Amino acid sequence: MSDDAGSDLPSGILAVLIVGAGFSGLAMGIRCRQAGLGPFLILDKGDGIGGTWHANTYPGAACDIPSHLYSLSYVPKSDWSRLYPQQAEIKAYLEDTAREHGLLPHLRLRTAVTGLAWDEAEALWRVETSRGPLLARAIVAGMGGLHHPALPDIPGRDSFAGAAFHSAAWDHACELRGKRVGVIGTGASAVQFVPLVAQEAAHLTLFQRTPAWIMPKRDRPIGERAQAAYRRLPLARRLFRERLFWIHELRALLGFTRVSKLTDQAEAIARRHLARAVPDRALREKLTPRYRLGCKRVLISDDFYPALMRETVTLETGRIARITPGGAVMEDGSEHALDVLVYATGFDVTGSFRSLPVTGRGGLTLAEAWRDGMGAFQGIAVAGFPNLFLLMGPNTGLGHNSVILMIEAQVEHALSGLLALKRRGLSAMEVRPEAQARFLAGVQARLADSIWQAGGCRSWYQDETGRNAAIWPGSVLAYRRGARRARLSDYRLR
Ligand code: N01
Repeated sequence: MSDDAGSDLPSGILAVLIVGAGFSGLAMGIRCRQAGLGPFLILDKGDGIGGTWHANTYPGAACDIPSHLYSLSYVPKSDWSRLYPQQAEIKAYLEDTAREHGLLPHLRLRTAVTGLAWDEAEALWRVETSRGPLLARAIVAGMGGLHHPALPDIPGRDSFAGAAFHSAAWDHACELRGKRVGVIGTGASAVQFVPLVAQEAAHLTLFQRTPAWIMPKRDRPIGERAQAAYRRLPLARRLFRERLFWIHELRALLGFTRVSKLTDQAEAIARRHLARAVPDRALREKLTPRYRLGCKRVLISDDFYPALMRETVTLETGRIARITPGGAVMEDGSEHALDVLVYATGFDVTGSFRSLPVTGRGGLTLAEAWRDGMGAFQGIAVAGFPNLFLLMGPNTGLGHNSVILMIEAQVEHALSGLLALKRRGLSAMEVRPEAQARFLAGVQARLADSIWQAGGCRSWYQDETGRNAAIWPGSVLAYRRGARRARLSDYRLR
């Protein structure tokens, strides 16, 4: 299903233009269609449905949230094959979702949004795309923050003579068997593909800057009997999902967002997990994190540590001084000869959002509005940008539960606002600056002594100034309570 579902862009005014055909965009599309909001279109710059689950095809790509929880509540799937879904199964789920919910006629792939400008007189967005202009009353931006690969600023990076690619743009034509492969980075992506690459490569050198906390994964297949039971008894499936929700949610409710006794206990579990897999004391020492668990995203893996025990794998913890045509030279002068170099160096989150080419009311661009840091009312609406709704916007990422739950609340927020406009015969809603400022002050106050700020680490959750513009500092329940209906008193209507 990687083809365009149509080729022409409509010339009339869309009720909603949705950017991105991942979980967020498809969820918004389904709800627009169900609510009969008016004509809508979903654009995606990629050549397939799935967003991050279309782009990230590295070996072992999977989700570290259980499948029954990492799916839309209104598109249940009984036959997930594993507790933790793999990329292909998630992508197939999203493709099925788009087809079964009648979204294909509304979808245009390989269509990048290159400009969004608010026309105050007409109360609509003028949209430039790689395939021509569009007009839309409202924009729902569902691109998320993890789609601009970040490449490290290492001298000589472009001089490397072998194949080099980012984990989010895996080069499947590059044969790894028999090669000397270098991997830079040890985050959520690397721990998933390193065990598989280690099986193929003649030698793998893993360049680790900061060791991560890794908990047991305990993935398992979901048997056919369980799948059939979930199909026959939707209540059983719902209860299973509820159980998974509460297991995750309790972490926030019990205070995992702060350094506490629970942090000590979780670190003890992670240390035992490491000790069981890595008997070598020196290697264990190198793999032991020096920050508090939870400060960076907690990883789950049962095969990453064992992979590092292979004779053909080297864990390098020194700093790379420069990259040469033949490999990497370390600060102590030692060298690693490499044929292939994989960057598992994550994403430029602030860049991803700031690069959204948006000009709002009075010529204000989103980049200007966010000069002192990204922020949005409930992570969704930004003062100065009428009828623009962000999905998975600033401060709505989670360290403890499924982001799909956040997306669903944001979709309902946008939809309820737009339906209210329609009911009242109004054309625009713009969040009041005071509502946005109050919300952001509350979020930053709660983040101040959180594990992400006080846990002794730097992560992609923080921007250049150290301010956390990525994570929601509370429970999903609290977020949903506040965000899932747009309160019109928070908005200026016209
Ligand atoms: O990226 P990361 P990722 N020199 O930013 C290192 C989501 N995700 O792609 O820790 C050397 O976590 C960096 O080192 P350090 C998830 O939200 C979800 O793995 O900064 N090293 C780190 O080790 C996740 O959080 C799933 O010191 C450099 C690594 O590169 C997010 O995507 C699966 C460096 C980057 O780790 C990003 O994960 C996969 C440099 N100059 C991903 N620069 C699910 O299962 C960076 N590093 C849902």
